[in-house]
Amino acid sequence: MTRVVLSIGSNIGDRRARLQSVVDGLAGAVRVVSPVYETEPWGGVAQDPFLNAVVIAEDPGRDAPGWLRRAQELERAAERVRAERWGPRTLDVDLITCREEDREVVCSDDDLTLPHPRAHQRAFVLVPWLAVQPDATLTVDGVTHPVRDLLAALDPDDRAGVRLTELTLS
Ligand code: PH2
Ligand code: MG
Ligand code: MG
Repeated sequence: MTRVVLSIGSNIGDRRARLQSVVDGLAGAVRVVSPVYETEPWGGVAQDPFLNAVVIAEDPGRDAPGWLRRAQELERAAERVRAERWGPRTLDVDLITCREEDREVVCSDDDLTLPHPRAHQRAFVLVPWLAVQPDATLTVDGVTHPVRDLLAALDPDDRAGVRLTELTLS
């Protein structure tokens, strides 16, 4: 059994529908869906604001590479084109952390690094995650931290750039 925390984001087209497509695509594997936040673009590329959310999913038959393949299928279904790094996208589905039988999966392959190496710098990941899992932890450079502490360490402007919306995913 693996349990994965996914960060999902969109800033092109019908952003809410793009996020909903992930919840629909993962269907019975979905355990928790966070509220939807509108977020200032992170990473220095001038672009429109994103909608972001976090989805927690479980599947007895899927390992971490299996979750990556599924994430990429969902991105392709949203007509995702891989263009500029940290640039605009119809749908981004990122694996943040994956637990297998209560152990956090650690890997650094060419195409998959777990836990996500930059998640701790991104309020648009940490805020939605904390909203649905207040006791969440994340390992950064081999040290496990409460996500609450990682969020508190970010620039207040970054935290303020993540705003709760009234949109919901079902
Ligand atoms: N995704 C990016 C780059 N920057 N900024 C926000 N706020 N939300 C995102 O999902 C995002 C981003 C590329 O993965
Ligand atoms: Mg991303
Ligand atoms: Mg991505």
